[in-house]
Amino acid sequence: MYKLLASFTLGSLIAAPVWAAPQTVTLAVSKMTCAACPITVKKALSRVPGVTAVSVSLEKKQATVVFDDVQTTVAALTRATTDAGYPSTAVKRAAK
Ligand SMILES: [Cu+2]
Repeated sequence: MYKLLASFTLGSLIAAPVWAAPQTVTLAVSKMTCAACPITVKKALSRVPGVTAVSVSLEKKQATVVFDDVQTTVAALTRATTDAGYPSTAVKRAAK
């Protein structure tokens, strides 16, 4: 829990870029075991301010999220899925 809070705080401090740019991140999401899980994950991610698109694959156990990097951070996204019961980590981040 402490580690989680620490990484979130750190993410908030360093993620303040000068200009807004849509970012795409792929998250490896654990604990998705049935067809309802991706729906929960998608809902949790969609609720994060700044998120514009979410697609979740149960097969790959991954979520791909497009977000505004001024309004939110990868740390906030992984925290949102973790809070929903599905801990995740970023596996790929491509600037666009
Ligand atoms: Cu499920």
